[in-house]
Amino acid sequence: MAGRRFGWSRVALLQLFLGVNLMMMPPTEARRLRFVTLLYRHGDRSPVKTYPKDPYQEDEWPQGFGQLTKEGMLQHWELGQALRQRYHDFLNTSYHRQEVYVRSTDFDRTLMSAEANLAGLFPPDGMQRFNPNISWQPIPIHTVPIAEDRLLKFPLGPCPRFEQLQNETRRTPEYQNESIQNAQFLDMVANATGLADLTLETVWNVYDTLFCEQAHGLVLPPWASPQTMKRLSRLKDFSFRFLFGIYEQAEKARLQGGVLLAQIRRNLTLMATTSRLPKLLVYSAHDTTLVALQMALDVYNGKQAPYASCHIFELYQEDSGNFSVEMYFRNESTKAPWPLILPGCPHHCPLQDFLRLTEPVVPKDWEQECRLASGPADTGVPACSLVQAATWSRPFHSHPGSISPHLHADPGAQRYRPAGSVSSQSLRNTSWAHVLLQLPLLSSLPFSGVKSFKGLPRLWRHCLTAHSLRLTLGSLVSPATPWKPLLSRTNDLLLPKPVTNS
Ligand SMILES: *[C@@H]1O[C@H](CO)[C@@H](O)[C@H](O)[C@H]1NC(C)=O
Ligand SMILES: *[C@@H]1O[C@H](CO)[C@@H](O)[C@H](O)[C@H]1NC(C)=O
Ligand SMILES: *[C@@H]1O[C@H](CO)[C@@H](O)[C@H](O)[C@H]1NC(C)=O
Ligand SMILES: *[C@@H]1O[C@H](CO)[C@@H](O)[C@H](O)[C@H]1NC(C)=O
Ligand SMILES: *[C@@H]1O[C@H](CO)[C@@H](O)[C@H](O)[C@H]1NC(C)=O
Ligand SMILES: *[C@@H]1O[C@H](CO)[C@@H](O)[C@H](O)[C@H]1NC(C)=O
Ligand SMILES: *[C@@H]1O[C@H](CO)[C@@H](O)[C@H](O)[C@H]1NC(C)=O
Ligand SMILES: CC(=O)N[C@H]1CO[C@H](CO)[C@@H](O)[C@@H]1O
Repeated sequence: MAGRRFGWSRVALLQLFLGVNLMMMPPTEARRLRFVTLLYRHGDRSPVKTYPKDPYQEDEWPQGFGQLTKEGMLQHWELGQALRQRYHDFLNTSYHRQEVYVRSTDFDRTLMSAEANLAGLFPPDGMQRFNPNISWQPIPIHTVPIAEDRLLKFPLGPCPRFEQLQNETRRTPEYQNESIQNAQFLDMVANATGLADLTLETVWNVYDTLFCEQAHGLVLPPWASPQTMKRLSRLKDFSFRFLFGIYEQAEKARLQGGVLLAQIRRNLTLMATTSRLPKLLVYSAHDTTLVALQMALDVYNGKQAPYASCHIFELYQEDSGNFSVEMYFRNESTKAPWPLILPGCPHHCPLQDFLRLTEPVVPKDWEQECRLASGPADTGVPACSLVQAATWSRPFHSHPGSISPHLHADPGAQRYRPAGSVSSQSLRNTSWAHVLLQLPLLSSLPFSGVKSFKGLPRLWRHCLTAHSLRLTLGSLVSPATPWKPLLSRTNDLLLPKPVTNS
């Protein structure tokens, strides 16, 4: 009782304080749901492929590799039912083609998932039943050939700049460390599976195959112990982060998830201004699609999206007439969808703020941004890569045998040279440690962003733009290592002489 009284008086106090009557706040019904966009992953499937030494080959699976299973169908039918419940006031109980538009990638499992989902979402009412014996009605699912899919099939390509970013990601301390830490483990897995060139980026296939087998009651070989599975699972999560995160996440987003986000943003805007779209827009796709989108929105939780998990965008019209966007992630069928918070915005994110905050990860011109920065062929080495080399050489000094700075000899690094970059000669004469020590100086220059990497609290990267020269400065700052004695002769790096035409 006392607690209750206290609760009420607190409300009264708050009302006094804010000068508003909380009890008179408009009821939530005043906000109106106007538009919903869904992106879901297909349901449970058979492995997409297997490894040479696998005792279970393709004929183990009723429909072969990469196919939706009965469990997967059930998962999506169940999701469809949950959506029917969530939107029973929003969507008509009977199917109306103007209300819903479904697009899938051109894979059997995503097309079939969408079918199973729609069976749960739009079971025919009395009038719509075409055969009294069948509680199902056909609903169109749109697609484009895989090779032409520039919206839902990730990673999107061809995109040379994205490939270049992947190359650069491979040179980050985090990637190199992961590579070193797992070299022996990868050798073991390669030997056990008979796969020749197993890498951090391909080993998820092995995990996926074993995971599917285990989920379907097949007994795993002895080497695939619980610890091995755990480690493989972690590496699979790492490979997703490799694709869309770890390094230059925002630029990767512009070339990948930002493309899908651009369409979603356009549709949200269109809906808020003309409402001429269907009320429900559905994308049936893959875990990579979800990760790409969620990385672009910076709401990814670091775990592979489970089967039939669903990212939800809801566009509301507020009482004031303004629009707001809410996001949810339904990744567990027994729980209410998790609210997702766009960094910098409340959960009810005003549409204009949603658009403003996501603007940086939306490409202005995807094809143009995918091109490699062109320049005269030369021997210039991008300062960006060099500085990275510098950062590697340092933190790993204390871990003998881990990393050697070899980047200045990397032919890939020679490939792009922003106008006005430093001559390779002047850089070769600059010791890596010197370059590294630029960091305090650079902090005083305008830069486009400072990010801390998850899991690497001491790793900071500075990106800056100056005189159209793009320098990426990174540093692993260890408090144990003194900076001062290394400072010297770095100005030629910082302030490149203007390129004069000769
Ligand atoms: C649902 O559709 C039916 C026609 O099939 C229509 O008569 C009814 O008004 C619609 N209900 C709503 C809430 O739009
Ligand atoms: C429905 O099922 C019954 C019993 O099997 C059958 O006699 C009838 O022809 C079916 N109706 C249609 C329209 O298929
Ligand atoms: C990425 O690295 C590979 C291997 O070093 C190289 O063949 C390829 O040209 C590089 N791609 C880009 C866009 O830099
Ligand atoms: C290196 O990798 C190991 C294991 O993957 C991890 O525990 C450690 O934190 C990493 N260290 C750095 C500096 O990234
Ligand atoms: C490689 O695998 C075979 C069995 O497939 C095993 O006998 C051998 O010891 C393994 N070698 C290494 C280096 O792990
Ligand atoms: C579901 O998503 C939430 C929010 O990102 C996360 O906290 C939770 O661990 C996820 N659950 C599963 C099973 O992935
Ligand atoms: C509605 O949005 C406009 C900007 O588009 C803003 O100026 C105004 O304050 C908003 N109104 C309310 C009640 O939030
Ligand atoms: C304006 C706009 O981008 N509309 C798009 C909304 O989504 C549908 C389905 O993907 C697209 O076909 C429209 O072009």
